[in-house]
Amino acid sequence: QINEAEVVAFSVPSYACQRRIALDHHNTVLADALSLLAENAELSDEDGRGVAFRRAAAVLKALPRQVTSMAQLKGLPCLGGHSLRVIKDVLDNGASDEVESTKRSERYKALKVLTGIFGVGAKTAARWISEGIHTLQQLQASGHTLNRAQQAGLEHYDDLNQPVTKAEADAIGEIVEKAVVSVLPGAQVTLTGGFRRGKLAGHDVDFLITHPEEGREEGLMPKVVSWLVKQGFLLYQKTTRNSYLESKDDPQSAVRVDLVVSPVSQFAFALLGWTGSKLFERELRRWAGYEKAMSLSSHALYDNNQGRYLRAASEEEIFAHLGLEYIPPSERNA
Ligand code: DGT
Ligand code: MG
Repeated sequence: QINEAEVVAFSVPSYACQRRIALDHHNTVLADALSLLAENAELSDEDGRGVAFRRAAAVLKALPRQVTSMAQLKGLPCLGGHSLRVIKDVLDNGASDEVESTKRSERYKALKVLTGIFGVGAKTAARWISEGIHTLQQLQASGHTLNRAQQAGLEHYDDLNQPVTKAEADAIGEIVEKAVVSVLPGAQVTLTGGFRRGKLAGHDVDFLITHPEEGREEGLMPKVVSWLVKQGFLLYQKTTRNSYLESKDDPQSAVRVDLVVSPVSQFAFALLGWTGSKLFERELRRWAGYEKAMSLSSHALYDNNQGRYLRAASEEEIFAHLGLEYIPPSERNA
């Protein structure tokens, strides 16, 4: 009876987009363990397994207190057998054997090193590993021809694998702002991605650009890019997104920057879609499809039952269309 009274099981809604998840939470050790297995699955091109671990981690992040016993997890969504084994291992032994051996494994280490090259994904890395290539030195010695993105990625490897700080993000924001208003007065730049969610570091800096008058944003991206090139800020550009900027104050450092231009009619959808987290976005689309028969993208929301697009001028309106409580960016850290 005492045991029963002591165990208060937690309750968490099924979809991550129904939960408020701040950057700081009560189960960092458990969530980190599951996130590492998610990362390893993603690096191994097993996205399904990756999502399962990400969902499990996001449930733990939403709990109001630290988990101390398996009994507290009864009835929680998204915790499959594999995730529960990992959690039990951490609770019983302080660490999970699977997580620790993954971290130490040659394959995981090689996947991290090789996918750390801008332009190298899980598939390419796996192919190289199967040829015995585990390090940058071995890659360079192998004589493999790298594409332009990968060459540039290798050249700036250390810079691009160094986390970007909020201060750097702000400095780059000023440059982007200057570029954008120089080529189109009145255009607006918004910081999105992890920094909008309150993160203090990130792997890149994401910006969304629009103009309050519909249509004025057309053709803006190439103009912004050539302004940045002319001023000597742009080191490398891959399509319209994914470029690196070099700060003139510190010519040694290159930073990944993602620029997205959106017509103002789609701005709220783009803002919601580019703020993340990735799991939060995935869960929003899953909620829309399965629970509301709607299709959500970074451009629009389509209602399959009504057979029409639903307009929205703000993120709040999109959440309302979806029948979800509004979650502010700082609580979308699923
Ligand atoms: P970070 O940069 O590692 O600190 O983390 P985030 O959350 O900024 O992630 P990032 O930069 O990869 O992407 C920013 C958000 O944009 C992400 O949370 C979801 C969204 N996103 C990422 N890639 C794509 C894409 O290819 N298409 C669309 N529509 N959205 C994307
Ligand atoms: Mg980012």
